[in-house]
Amino acid sequence: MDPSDARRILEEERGRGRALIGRAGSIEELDRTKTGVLGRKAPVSEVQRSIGSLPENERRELGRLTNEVLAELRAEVENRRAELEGGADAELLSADAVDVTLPGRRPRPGSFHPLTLVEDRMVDVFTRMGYRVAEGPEIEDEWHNFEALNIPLDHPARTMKDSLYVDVPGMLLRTETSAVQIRTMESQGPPVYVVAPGRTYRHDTPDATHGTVFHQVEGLAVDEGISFADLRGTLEAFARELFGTNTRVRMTPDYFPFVEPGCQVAVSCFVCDGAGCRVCGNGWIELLGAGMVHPKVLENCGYDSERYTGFAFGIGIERVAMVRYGVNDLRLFVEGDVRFLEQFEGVA
Ligand code: FA5
Repeated sequence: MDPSDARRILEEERGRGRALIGRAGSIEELDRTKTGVLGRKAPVSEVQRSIGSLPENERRELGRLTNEVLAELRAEVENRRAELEGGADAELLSADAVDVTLPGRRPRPGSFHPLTLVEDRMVDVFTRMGYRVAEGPEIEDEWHNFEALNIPLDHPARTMKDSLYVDVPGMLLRTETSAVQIRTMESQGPPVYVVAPGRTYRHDTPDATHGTVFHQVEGLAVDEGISFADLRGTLEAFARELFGTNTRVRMTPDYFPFVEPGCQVAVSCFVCDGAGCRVCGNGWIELLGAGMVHPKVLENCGYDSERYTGFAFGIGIERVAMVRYGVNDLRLFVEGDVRFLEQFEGVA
């Protein structure tokens, strides 16, 4: 290469390279430009390779100039790289910026199921009276669900019509929480004061007031000298706590094999105070069955029925929830419709 051509190329490349490097708009573009101006095939590199074949006197001079141009272009590339990287950081910062003054998204609070709310409330009333909570299995044997409760083999409650049996012989889904009475008395001696909330199953045809799966709270008190008056007083106190201080309790005779005497218990309607309205019909709302524990039941559990007496009751939780929240069909409780359930947010 002619030394004067070499000099011209170097000067041209100095200007062209600086301009190209300055125009590179991204790191990728800058890398491509760098290959074009400083790479193996770049004009400056060609000049560099030809230096060895130049005459001695030109060699030193052109070598110095080549190195100078190379160093300058390399420095330009690094400056531009620093600029572009700074710009990328700034862009990232502004794209990712968080506006700390924006109001946060409020998390939606969940809520308890209305049946849970009512069950908790009922259990709370009794635990404050000194009762403790007892539990039993939902799959029961015939002894606890029937025999020990004085329900003989020929009792209609034993037939498949009312009960849901499982594949294991002699086992069924408990038809009432009364089975927990037996389990409790088998596990401890008197005195007993327990409430047993839980799920119960019956082969009932579902309608607005009957479920196949529903819930009860069983109550059992056994001690010396317990009378029917204690049962009445306890249920009155419960009804007043749950439905208001003016609530009256009505007991009408009824038959349950495990109590004697037995009764149905209704409370005066908290909407019309007993006058009769759309909620109650005749002024009274039937809520539960109750009675004095049958001596045979006490004896089945090894209790001395001459010394101890007791009362028991079984309250339908769905029925209480219907009354309390003005719900006219208990199927709403199990359908899981959020529009229904969200109305109970914040309700106690
Ligand atoms: C009983 O289950 C007795 N074990 C109650 C009892 C306990 C009596 C202790 C005496 C001593 P009954 O079948 O009436 O009784 O049911 C009691 C309550 O459960 C009813 O008043 C009602 O509120 C509710 N209940 C009964 N069947 C259903 C059903 N299919 N769906 C929803 N609730 C029901």
